[in-house]
Amino acid sequence: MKIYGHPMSTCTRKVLTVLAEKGHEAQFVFVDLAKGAHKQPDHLARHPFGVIPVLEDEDFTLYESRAIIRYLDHKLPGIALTPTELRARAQMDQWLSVEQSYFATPAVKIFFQRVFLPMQGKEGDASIFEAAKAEVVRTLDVVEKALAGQEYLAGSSYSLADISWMPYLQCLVVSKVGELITDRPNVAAWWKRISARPAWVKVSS
Ligand SMILES: N[C@@H](CCC(=O)N[C@@H](CS)C(=O)NCC(=O)O)C(=O)O
Repeated sequence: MKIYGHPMSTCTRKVLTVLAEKGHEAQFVFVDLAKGAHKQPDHLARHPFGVIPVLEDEDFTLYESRAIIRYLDHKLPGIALTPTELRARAQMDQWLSVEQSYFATPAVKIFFQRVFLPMQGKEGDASIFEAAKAEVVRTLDVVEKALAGQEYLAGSSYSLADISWMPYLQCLVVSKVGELITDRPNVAAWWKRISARPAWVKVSS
């Protein structure tokens, strides 16, 4: 298998975390975003939207990180990251969707405003930052309630849903708004639990 991605990309990290959880080595193909490699014809042939990651498994090509992690979980042996019980599986799907709809975008906006733009010598826009922060607050308040009395998003077992949230939670930490996590006891305990997993430590360090 080949993964086309970038080690710092949130979507790539989800995929690499699933591979690490499964103990599976795939060939990593570095896509140089800074040089625009993802907009070149060879990459557009793999991913018509010109982003990363992309999985190649022999003659099969798959893009979209959430589709890739589901495929890898079903295909590879090792720890099962999708609950078998119907309602737990439905909850996993719900939280994957919540992450995509109400969390990933504002968390990445915070990262851009607080880390990426300053790194390039540019100033962030305070109103974009505040609007994104308000959205993250609203979402994490919902997560805080949902995690009362349960260890993981899908209930008692660690799943693809937890993995899909981790890169965006980390965006908050590196953007120095980690208090959005630590001020919420259930979210804080969950983040501590999932971010200590060796697979995530390997991928994120
Ligand atoms: N929905 C896509 C999003 C992919 C995406 O936005 N990837 C980012 C990196 S995390 C990217 O390639 N950005 C470069 C760009 O937008 O030009 C997925 O989950 O795979």
